[in-house]
Amino acid sequence: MELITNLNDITMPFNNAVVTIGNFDGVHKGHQAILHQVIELAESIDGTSVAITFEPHPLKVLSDSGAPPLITMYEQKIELLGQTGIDVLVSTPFTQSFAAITAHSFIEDILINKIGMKAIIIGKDYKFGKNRQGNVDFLRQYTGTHGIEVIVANWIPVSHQLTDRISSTRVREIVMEGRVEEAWHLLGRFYQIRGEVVTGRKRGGPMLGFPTANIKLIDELCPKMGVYAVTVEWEKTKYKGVANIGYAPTFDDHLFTVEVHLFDFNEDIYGETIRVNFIKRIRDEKRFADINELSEQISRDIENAKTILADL
Ligand code: RBF
Ligand code: MG
Repeated sequence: MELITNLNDITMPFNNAVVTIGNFDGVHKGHQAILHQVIELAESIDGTSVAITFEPHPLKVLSDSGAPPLITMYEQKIELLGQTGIDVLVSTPFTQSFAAITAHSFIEDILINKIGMKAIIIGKDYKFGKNRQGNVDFLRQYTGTHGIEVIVANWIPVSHQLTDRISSTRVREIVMEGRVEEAWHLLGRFYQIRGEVVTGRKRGGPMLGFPTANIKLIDELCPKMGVYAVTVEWEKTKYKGVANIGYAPTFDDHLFTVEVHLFDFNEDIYGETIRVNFIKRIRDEKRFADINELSEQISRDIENAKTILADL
């Protein structure tokens, strides 16, 4: 995938560009379906598949109430979009002045003249341009005379029984409720957070017998408090473990922590960035009467997690 982070770097239109536009937060199965449709159509006309996205998320610039917590931060989003097989990703800086570009000018100056768009595939509710004036109907009115194909991508239902569609909003809700197995279903992969391993209170190993790596989150969206079976990726190797998210109410320091205990692991990873994949929620966090009870519960959590993770 070719990554373009500045529209000025495009000096020549792409050959037979098939385009999609979106925020693609989460790169969930709905996004993946659109992107694959773009790739297929581009292949059928010997063209170039192009995805256009924005950085930061437009709501971070435009909304007074702020943007929702992102499912995928910039780096992960780029990685995931690359994995779909799209030829070109344009991630354009989203500023107030960019937001002021009219839908008309966006189509003519950017999509047609700069990118060389021959076809576009977007979701039926997608809106773009100043005052969100651009949408499927606007595109059709405008591009008809230019011989550009406008294709509406179908929504992907959450499941066979349900009529609601896969959306970034839905993924956020599910993750915040700790329903990480359902998140897997909507994302086509496990929900992942990334962060740096930082110094904790040095209590896990010495006091409880289970050392944990405390994580300073890069991500904005964190699963609900509780204990989870996880896998951890570090330096291209995958490890199994258990995570605890919350305030460790057995102690009275009231510090929110995301920590993981890795099985069969004793390397120094302070300062390293690790990735944590959430496989299954095990239980709520609770306050124990003493350290022994907590320690015994953690042993059971580990046995539980080992069973859950057995065939991963
Ligand atoms: N702390 C609690 O106060 N209550 C819990 O239910 C709890 N569950 C945990 C489960 C696991 C698998 C792990 C690794 C930790 C858990 N902790 C819990 C956090 C524990 O108190 C913490 O790791 C140490 O205090 C070190 O910071
Ligand atoms: Mg720790």
